[in-house]
Amino acid sequence: MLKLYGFDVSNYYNMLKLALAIKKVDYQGIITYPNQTPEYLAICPTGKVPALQTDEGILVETNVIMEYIDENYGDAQLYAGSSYQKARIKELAKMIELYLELPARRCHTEAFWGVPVHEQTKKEVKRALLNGMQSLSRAASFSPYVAGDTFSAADIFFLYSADLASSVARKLFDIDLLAEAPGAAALMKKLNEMPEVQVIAQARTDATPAFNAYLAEAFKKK
Ligand SMILES: N[C@@H](CCC(=O)N[C@@H](CS)C(=O)NCC(=O)O)C(=O)O
Repeated sequence: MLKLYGFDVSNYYNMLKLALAIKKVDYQGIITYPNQTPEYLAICPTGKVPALQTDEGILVETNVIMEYIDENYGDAQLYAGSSYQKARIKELAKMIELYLELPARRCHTEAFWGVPVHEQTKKEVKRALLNGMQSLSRAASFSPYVAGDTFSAADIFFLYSADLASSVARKLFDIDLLAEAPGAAALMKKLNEMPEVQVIAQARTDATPAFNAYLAEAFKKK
């Protein structure tokens, strides 16, 4: 059986949980926080989560794992269509990760855990997030899904990355990031209404106190 390493508060882990739920694939979740122990580094070279143990070996990097799951398991297709359409889904997912997820991450400590970020970093992130969402608005369809009329992997990346990026933008810059892309807020609402998404959100809520305690310890050690 597939084993998925990660924890229920992790947005990357939740992307794969949603992919597996939509494709109705059984797997075992191995609750793991990112760590640099020799044991976990032997599984994931960066110590990050998620990682997927397959029958053939381990895979890391969420987009790669998502494509592997899509090719090998379940009926629902997360990268459907012609080779061009598949490439477009990957393009949009990559834009979301590079231009929303990664800049927002630079401010997570201040936005979510009260650990301040340098003013210059915040200035850069504010600009990057506005550029990122405006770029996505030009590239994506949002009618109603990111890549057009069909749900795809790009929506999974959008759901779990644009959500956190929007929280960062709202908390630190008082900006409504989704308003930069017509259709984005409506899509976010639609995706959050999916039953699979609600189950994952409940697990995230339930797992948050334990994660906060783990983080408080981690920040004390720094
Ligand atoms: N590029 C990785 C990023 C995964 C990632 O950043 N995961 C977070 C948890 S949501 C993590 O492990 N953070 C710890 C760290 O960066 O050391 C992927 O696509 O899977």
